[in-house]
Amino acid sequence: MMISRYAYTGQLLFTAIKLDLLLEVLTLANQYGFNALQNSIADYLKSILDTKNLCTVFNISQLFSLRDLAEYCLVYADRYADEILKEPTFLLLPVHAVKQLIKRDTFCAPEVNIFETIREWGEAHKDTAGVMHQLLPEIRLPLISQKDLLSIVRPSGLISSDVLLDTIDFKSKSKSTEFIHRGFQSPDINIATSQLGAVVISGETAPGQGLNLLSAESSSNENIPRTQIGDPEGIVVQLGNPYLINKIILILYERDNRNMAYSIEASIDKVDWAKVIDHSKYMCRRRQVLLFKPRAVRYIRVLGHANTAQSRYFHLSHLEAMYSTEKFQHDSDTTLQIPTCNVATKTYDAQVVDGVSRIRDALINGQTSGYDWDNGYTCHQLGNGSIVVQLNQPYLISSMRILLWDLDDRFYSYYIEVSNDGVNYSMIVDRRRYRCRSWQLLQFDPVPILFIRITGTHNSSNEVFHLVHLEAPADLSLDPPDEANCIPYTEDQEQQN
Ligand SMILES: *[C@@H]1O[C@H](CO)[C@@H](O)[C@H](O)[C@H]1NC(C)=O
Ligand SMILES: *[C@@H]1O[C@H](CO)[C@@H](O)[C@H](O)[C@H]1NC(C)=O
Ligand SMILES: *[C@@H]1O[C@H](CO)[C@@H](O)[C@H](O)[C@H]1NC(C)=O
Ligand SMILES: CC(=O)N[C@H]1CO[C@H](CO)[C@@H](O)[C@@H]1O
Repeated sequence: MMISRYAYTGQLLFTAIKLDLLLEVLTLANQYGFNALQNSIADYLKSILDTKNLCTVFNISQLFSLRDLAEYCLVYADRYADEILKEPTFLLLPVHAVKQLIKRDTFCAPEVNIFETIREWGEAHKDTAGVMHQLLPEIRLPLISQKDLLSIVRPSGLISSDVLLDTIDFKSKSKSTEFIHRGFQSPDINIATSQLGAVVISGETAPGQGLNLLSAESSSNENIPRTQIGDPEGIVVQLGNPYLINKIILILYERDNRNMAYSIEASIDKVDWAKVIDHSKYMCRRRQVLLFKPRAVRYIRVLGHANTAQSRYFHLSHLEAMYSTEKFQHDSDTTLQIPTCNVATKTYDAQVVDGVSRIRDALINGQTSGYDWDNGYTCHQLGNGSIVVQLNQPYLISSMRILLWDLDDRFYSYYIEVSNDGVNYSMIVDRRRYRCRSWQLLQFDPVPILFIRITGTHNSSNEVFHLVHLEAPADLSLDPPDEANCIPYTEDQEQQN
C-alpha cells in the first residue's frame, strides 16, 4: 500500500514509519527498482542515525548495498566506537559487518573492550564458531595491557598461549611507536585546540601567562611558548584524545626575519616518540605546512635545533594538527614535502633575500608579462652578487622554470645553486657555457631545496643579469620552451670567454 502511494505521489512521510517497516519498504523498493525511493530512505536513515540504531542501519546498508549510507555509518561508528560495542544489536551483526567496523584504524575504543565484545559475539554465534577466525586477527593484541592479556584474554581460550607469549615478548621488546594504534579521525578539522581538550604541557613561558599556542591563528607573538635550542624536552602539546593525523601546521616566531631549524616527534604514550618531521638541518621561516603518513597521535613534541638570531631559544607562535583529506606527496625517508605546485610564491611565505628590483618580490609575484626596461625584473651586477630566493620550508624538488628578461634578442649565461641554510650551496644547474634567452625549463634529480641562488655569468648587451620570473617546481603542464632558448657555445664563443 505504501509503495503504491509512493508510485502515485512520489513521496512518503518516513517519520511516521517504524524502522522495521522501513526495511520492508526498502525490500520492495529494491525489488521493483525504485532507486529514488531507496535513496531517499537512505537519506532519511542518515538523518535519524544514533548509537542505538547504528548497527541496524549499518546492517540495512549492507543488505541493500547502499554504499553511501554504509560509509556514513562507518564514520559515525568511529566517533562512538566504545558505545557501539556495548549495544546489544552489535551481537546481531553478521561477521563481515563486524569485521568492517573493527578493522578500521579510526574505530577508536580500548582494544580490550573490542576483544570482549568479539568474545560475546562469538558466544552469540555458536553454530558459526569458524567465523571467529575472520575476526580474531583484527584484534590488535599489542594494544592490550599485559595485565589484561593475562586476566581477560587468556581465560577466554580464544587466543593460544603461544600467540599470547609472543605478544607479551613483542610488547617488551618494541617501542609503542611500532604498534598500529587506533585514533579518532575528524577530517580537515584542527584538533589541537583547547575547545577539543588540547593543552601545552611542556615549554617555557612568561610566568603567570596563558600559552597562546593553540588559539586561533595569532600574529601577536605574545605569551608564546619557547624551548631552549637543543633541549630534548621541547614544546609538547597533549591532544584531547588519540587522533589519527597526517598534517601539522606550525607558525614559527615571526617578529623578526629569523630562520629556525626544528623537528617534530609524535607519541601515543609520552614514552616512545617517532620523528615525523626532520627539519633539523634546514633554516625555515614562518608558516610550515607539514604532511606525513597518517598515524595515531596523542602527544606532539616540537624541538628547536638552530636559530639565526642571537638567541638560545626556539619560539613557536601557533600549532595546528589534523587529518587532511587533501592529496599530497611526501618523501618518508627525508620527511620532506614533494610539492605539486609552485611554492616559490608569497602565498607560501617565500621571499627574495638578494637581488635588486623596483618592486619587492617581483621575481615571485607570479607575473610573467607586463615587464619593461625599468620594471618587473630582479637583477644583479655581473661578477658581483647573485639573486637569492628563500622558501618557507625545504621541499624535494626536481624542476624549475625561469624567465630571463627578453625584450630584445640578448642572451645570458648563468648557474643555479641550492642550499639548506643559506650558507653552504651546491650547484644543480650549470649554463655558464650556454647562450640562454627567455623561458628556461630546468629539470634535475630531486634535491632538497630551501634557498635558491641564481648567478648570471654573461650577457650579450650589458653588465647586468635580469630575471623576470622564477617558479619551483615548474608547471610541467605548460609547453616546454623552444630548444633554441638554450644552446651550447660554439668553439669560437668558447675562445672569446
Ligand atoms: C542484520 O540482517 C540480518 C538478515 O536480515 C538479520 O538476521 C540480523 O538480525 C540483522 N542484524 C541487525 C543488527 O540488525
Ligand atoms: C657590489 O654590489 C654592491 C651592492 O649591490 C655594491 O655596494 C658594491 O660596490 C659592488 N662591488 C663592486 C666591486 O662593484
Ligand atoms: C656543505 O655541503 C656539502 C654537501 O651537502 C657537505 O658535504 C659539506 O660538509 C657542507 N659544508 C659545510 C661547511 O657545512
Ligand atoms: C660580464 C659580461 O659578460 N659582460 C658582457 C655584457 O655584454 C657586452 C656586450 O656584448 C660584453 O661586451 C660584455 O663583456
